[in-house]
Amino acid sequence: MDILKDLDFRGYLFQVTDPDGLEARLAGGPITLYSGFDPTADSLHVGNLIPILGLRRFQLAGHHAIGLIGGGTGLIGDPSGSKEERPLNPPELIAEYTGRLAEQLARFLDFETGANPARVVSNLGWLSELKAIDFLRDTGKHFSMGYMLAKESVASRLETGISFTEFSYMVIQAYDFMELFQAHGCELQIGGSDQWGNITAGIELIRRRLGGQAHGLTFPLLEKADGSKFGKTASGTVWLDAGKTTPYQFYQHWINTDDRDVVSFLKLFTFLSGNEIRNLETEVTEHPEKREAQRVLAEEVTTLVHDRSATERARRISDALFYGELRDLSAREIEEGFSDVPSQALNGVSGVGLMDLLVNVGISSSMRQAREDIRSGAIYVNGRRCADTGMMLEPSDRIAGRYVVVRRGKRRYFLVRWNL
Ligand code: 383
Repeated sequence: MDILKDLDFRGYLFQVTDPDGLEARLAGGPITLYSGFDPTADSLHVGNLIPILGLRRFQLAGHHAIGLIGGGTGLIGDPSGSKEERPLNPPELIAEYTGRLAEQLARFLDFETGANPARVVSNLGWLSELKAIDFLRDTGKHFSMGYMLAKESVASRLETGISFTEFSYMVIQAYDFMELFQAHGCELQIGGSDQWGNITAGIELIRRRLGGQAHGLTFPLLEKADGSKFGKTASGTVWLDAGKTTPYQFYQHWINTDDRDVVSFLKLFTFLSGNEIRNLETEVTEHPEKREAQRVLAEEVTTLVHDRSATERARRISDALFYGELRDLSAREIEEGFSDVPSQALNGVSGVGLMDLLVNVGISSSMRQAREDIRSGAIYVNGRRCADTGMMLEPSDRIAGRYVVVRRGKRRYFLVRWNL
């Protein structure tokens, strides 16, 4: 497979340092490449997915992929794309994040394949060995102030302020590239377009110190058709860790993709073939109301990041909510589907009146309000409208033996959970 052609079709190519040179190099056989991820949080997020999948696409095409976690650079703070100085996290915390990110990243790469097994490394090993005086003499000499000040990551911060620490970041990342070039013959670095300055600094250092030739390739930063930021929802960042963004929330994020974005997202975030994607594109044009392309996108990416069973749960939860039939959901599906709604724990094995329940868990402000809410048809129990003010909720009405889901109006959900 021609990897550059595939990346081009999928919208992965933003800038390439020397397109003809890279093409010629790739024609010559497998290349070793890397992409880096700084441990600024305890999980990667969907904004990191394009470079992660980029590494995987290269690996599938027979190349040697290295995923780097910035155990060392995370101690410094990359000014790229950041309007202000980053807070310095304690080293122990960064070490913990480094471990978690390495594990997450490993899930996307193949370590077993005989011909081109992947590698995950942290740069703390070699960066912590650096001696200030040697570093300034051997590496610092290759960077002029003019060159560094002209980089977007620095230029954009000169007014608002940038410390020497963050100012130096590009040289440290450049050092990484040189280290990987020497240790593993790594000739290509990939990353988002915010990384262009850091990547080219590395190529420069490899050329000047080693007389070697390396390449850089960046991906476009995603812009959504409606102008909102990719990877953020009303409730914040969409994380890859199931403990931070449940697979159901993750699935929802992709299901909600705008018709105008869905085809480009299928190309970027799935491994579906060009033909499969073109068929879905026809679906979007001819039957947009079916949202078939969004469903396939959500299923593919959820399975990629989580697994089939997570996707299956997410689909069952979505269907249950859509058809207003929650009773067949499992305890796990209920917890997952309603993880971000207000909830209340109750004790007791006997039935409870709906009006009492509405008041007790704070859905209605008074008995009078509860009666009004029920009569006006605003109250749904386990997905079904309930207009009977005398309704009793028996233990047998509890889903999976212990849950009742109450909805007030269009989308205000409450979860009532009986203690076991
Ligand atoms: C550190 C050491 C290296 C090479 C790269 C790095 C990390 C890099 C960085 N990247 C971002 C991050 O970690 O800060 N300095 O949050 C993001 N990446 C990728 C991609 C992206 C970038 O992890 O554009 C989005 O995900 O490059 O913002 O030797």
